[in-house]
Amino acid sequence: MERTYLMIKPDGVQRNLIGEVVSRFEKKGFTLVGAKLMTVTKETAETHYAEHKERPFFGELVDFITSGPVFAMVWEGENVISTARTMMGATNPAEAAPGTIRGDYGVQVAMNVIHGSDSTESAKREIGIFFEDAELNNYEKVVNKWV
Ligand code: RTP
Ligand code: MG
Repeated sequence: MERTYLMIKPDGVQRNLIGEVVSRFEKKGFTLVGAKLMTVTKETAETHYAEHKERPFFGELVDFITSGPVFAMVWEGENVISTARTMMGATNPAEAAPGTIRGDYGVQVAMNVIHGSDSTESAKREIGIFFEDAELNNYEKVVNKWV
């Protein structure tokens, strides 16, 4: 079963959106297999965002993601990687469709509420950066036969 790494960014935590965001993925029918509130170190942030190292906004991005606690999560389900990205909406909240998380709750591109892995490789890599195997729960929900 496919897994993805989702992270409510410091703005989402500050704005009390953890419950709202978690609720959307639960109601959709995905399964939460791991979650924790944590403060990301500079080193971890630089590893996580390594693909953006040369971009002009890299420094700001790392400063922002380490500026306060994030809510790190691993979600499981059929096509969860791409479906979660659809539910998140466009990177820039100004362009994100209403009904998406960023479209409903974001204003600026830097503070766009949530991160989600963009491919199978990214998901595997990012889950490994933020979670130990023992923190991930392997279980089945009985309700999943109705999804
Ligand atoms: P994410 O990685 O956070 O899920 O977002 P994404 O795939 O939609 O966007 P990505 O291109 O990976 O960019 C990572 C994050 O960098 C910030 N960003 N700032 N100032 C800017 O022009 C700019 N562009 C991107 C955003 O917060 C974006 O989520
Ligand atoms: Mg990305």
